[in-house]
Amino acid sequence: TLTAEDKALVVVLWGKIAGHTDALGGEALDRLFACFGQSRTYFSHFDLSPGSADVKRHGGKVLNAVGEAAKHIDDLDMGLSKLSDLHAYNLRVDPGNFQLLSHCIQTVLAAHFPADFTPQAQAAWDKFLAAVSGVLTSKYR
Ligand code: HNI
Repeated sequence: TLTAEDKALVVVLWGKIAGHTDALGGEALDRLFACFGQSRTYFSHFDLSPGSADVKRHGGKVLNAVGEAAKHIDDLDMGLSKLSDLHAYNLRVDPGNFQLLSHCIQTVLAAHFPADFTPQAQAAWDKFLAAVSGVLTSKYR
């Protein structure tokens, strides 16, 4: 579980991400699609070339949802309930992909915010993204 310190580290770094969600989210997806090709299958209707408008727009949606989760960090189930239904019932994304995306988001944070993304901050973000992923995959059966 996230300690009070973890939560503070998540919220502080979210503040730096907030104005750049399309760029940073798009970069996380570019890394996901480049490194873990199986993830591309869910986006056959997108232009998946690096930095494409589709990728940036979708990356922005994903990171904004992560930001909403950061605002509801004490009640993730509530904050992510609708997205949880969408990913489990409609999209049926293989749960393994959530770990891969979490990894790519962390890589982007390390690259853009090296001073903030200390080992302790990474540990906090890793727990936070695992918790978000846990909610988004909780309704699978
Ligand atoms: Ni995900 C749609 C958030 C992980 C595949 N996803 C969304 C939307 C949000 C979102 C927000 C847009 C909802 C809407 O339009 O109402 N996704 C998140 C978050 C995570 C995540 C916060 C994890 C941190 N999604 C993943 C993963 C995959 C994934 C790991 C597959 C590799 N998501 C999708 C697909 C869509 C989607 C596919 C629909 C895209 C579209 O527009 O057609």
